[in-house]
Amino acid sequence: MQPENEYSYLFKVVVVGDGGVGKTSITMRFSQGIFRESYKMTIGVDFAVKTIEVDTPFGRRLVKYQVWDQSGQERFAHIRPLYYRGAIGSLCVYDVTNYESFEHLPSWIEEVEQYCGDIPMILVGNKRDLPRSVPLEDALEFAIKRNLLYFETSAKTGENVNEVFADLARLIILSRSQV
Ligand code: G3D
Ligand code: MG
Repeated sequence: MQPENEYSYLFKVVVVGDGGVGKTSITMRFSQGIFRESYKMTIGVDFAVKTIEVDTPFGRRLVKYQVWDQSGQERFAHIRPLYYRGAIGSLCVYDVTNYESFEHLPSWIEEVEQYCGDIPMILVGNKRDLPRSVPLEDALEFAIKRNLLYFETSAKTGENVNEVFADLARLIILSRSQV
């Protein structure tokens, strides 16, 4: 049974960040609720699909997500436009155990802006279950400077993964309701 005011959205979102930060793991954890130690086969230009319910200021909404998980292949220039085309939200992921992946965030943000313009984005520090090498203060300072929501996740334990996608959906819905 569904509430009367329920309405479905279809949201294409992209997950970007350095290789190894956990983009595929987050996508799989969200869409299938599983974590595997090895995802050697990254899914090319495929995407994962998942429908969730989100509470918004306008009531509960059904959101069908198409999550495009960037693989090495998509780094090739000719595939990039296809990857980004039509995306209306993004997760910019780094690995809290890998400072370099944190330092590369600005170039990922720039790439998203270049292809998608100013779309809602959430900053994600993944591998929260491991000892960190990026201080929380550095991450928060960066997030505040860029005016981005910040979450720390573990694709391994599942911590905060669903929350990130629920908040991203809310951001997208809110940004589209402001004319
Ligand atoms: P990518 O898609 O961004 O390239 P992957 O990253 O999802 O392929 O993950 C890279 C490696 O990090 C994988 O290990 C994966 O199991 C591991 N990983 C991803 N997320 C987490 C996490 O939250 N916690 C921990 N502990 N490990 C994580 P392998 O060994 O397959 O390279
Ligand atoms: Mg991958």
